[in-house]
Amino acid sequence: MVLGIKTIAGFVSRPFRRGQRTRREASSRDPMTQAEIEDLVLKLNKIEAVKFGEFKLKSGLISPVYVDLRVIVSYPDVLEQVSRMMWNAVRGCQYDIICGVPYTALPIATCMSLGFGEAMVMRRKEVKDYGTKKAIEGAYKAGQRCLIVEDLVTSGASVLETLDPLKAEGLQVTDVVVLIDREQGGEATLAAHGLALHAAFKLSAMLDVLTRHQLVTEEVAAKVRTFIAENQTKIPAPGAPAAAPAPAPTPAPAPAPPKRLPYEARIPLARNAMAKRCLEVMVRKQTNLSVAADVDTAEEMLELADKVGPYICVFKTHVDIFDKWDESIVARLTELANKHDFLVFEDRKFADIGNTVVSQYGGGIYKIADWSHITNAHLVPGPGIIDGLKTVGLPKGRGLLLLAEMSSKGTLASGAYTEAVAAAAEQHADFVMGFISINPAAWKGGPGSPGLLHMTPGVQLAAGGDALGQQYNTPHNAVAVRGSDVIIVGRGVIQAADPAAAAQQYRDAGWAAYKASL
Ligand code: 5BU
Repeated sequence: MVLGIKTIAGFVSRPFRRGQRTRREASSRDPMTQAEIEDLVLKLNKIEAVKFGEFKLKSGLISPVYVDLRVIVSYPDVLEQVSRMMWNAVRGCQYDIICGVPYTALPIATCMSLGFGEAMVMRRKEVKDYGTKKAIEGAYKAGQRCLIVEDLVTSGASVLETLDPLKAEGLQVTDVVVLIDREQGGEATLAAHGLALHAAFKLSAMLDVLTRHQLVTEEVAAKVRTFIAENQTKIPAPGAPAAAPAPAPTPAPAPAPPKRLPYEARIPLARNAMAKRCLEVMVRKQTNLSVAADVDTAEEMLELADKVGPYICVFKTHVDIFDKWDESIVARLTELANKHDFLVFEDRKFADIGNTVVSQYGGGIYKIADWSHITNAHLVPGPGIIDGLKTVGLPKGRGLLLLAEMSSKGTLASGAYTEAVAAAAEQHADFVMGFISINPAAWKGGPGSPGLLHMTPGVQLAAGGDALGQQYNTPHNAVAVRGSDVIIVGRGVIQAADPAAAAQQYRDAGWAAYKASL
């Protein structure tokens, strides 16, 4: 313990010896020197934080360069130098607190905090299911200015994932600091979201140092420069037209913004009546939010429907989790759907042969087809399940969503299975109104006809997950980057202290993301 304190004290004293008293005295920070950059680049090369060769990125691209700063936690001198150079890179910036992007930048932000007296907050990657449920941990007040700290920027996607929850807490964010800018479009994307990027140095500067020291050949350097030039990324700004799709290298998944027709233009293209009706509601109410009513009792469900009704297009139920079910509950739910102008979606996930699903959909205790405008099904049994459900639902004007993908970790609904689901939807577009999908922008054969809708569960303001495999994406990512039409939000709304206010917040985020991707 004593040793630890000594180490920290030694670290803290260093920048102060350089005449730096507080971070508010911006001019007291050292301008970064070429020698300092050179020194750090050589160290990063030595500890293999930067590598050259052939690296398969998350996006599937083969990159000739790989920068992985996770290793610096094992080299205190490097970590200290990195944090000092990044601190110096935000000379002149005004901020009250700093927030590191999880995980690689967390130790860097901690070092900046310890070394320069910066107050820090932390963003959770997994939002807890219990306790405070906070996405941002630490002491802060709405209105404070927050600097985002990230290790490197490629597309800017991971910075944007941290931006949303900070803004949701009322924090003002105008600046981002990184050690390395990979020069692949991140700066422009962040600027379009009102963020100024400050990088200690750029990838090209790093290449120059390494070639000068003959640690990288001219040939490899040229290869890297070509790769960077050919793999520029762009995430649409809020309110800006979408750019041409471009692949994104590490560390964020490739954001390939889909081209989107406005919802109103898709109404005449929908072949299923409920798809048309859903699009009409979305346009009329200016919302692409569906709330998942995963509450225990029918009374709570009805109360929730009344609260969030004004902000949603679709109210999603799991009828088999409520304490009771009868005709009076159906009548009250139908009344609320009429009052607030939303559709009801029983998330039944049918998965049996055609003959059985006929009875399950139309009969039993729940008689789902009588009150649920929308339901969904797996295609595991083959197309007979669509035919069976259709005999019950089509005469009632209902719509079916096919589960093309799922939000849960390790889902088997991917690849060829997803492609088969997309094809089946086209063949049965009189009854199939669309999909449950997660990343239709990445589908091999495209996201399907514009008359089909994409609804996406696993959405919260902060990306992350729960302890049982749920994986969350932000509204912006789900809609503007991955091409979804409707975001489905459960715990993000129902566990909020004020579900109506939370629904309004998600409605605004979902709609802003839609507008941004037009
Ligand atoms: P959450 O609380 O926002 O995680 O709730 C998500 C809801 O969406 C919940 O009702 C799930 O049953 C539902 N869901 C899902 O999470 N993932 C899927 O792939 C499908 C449905 Br399909």
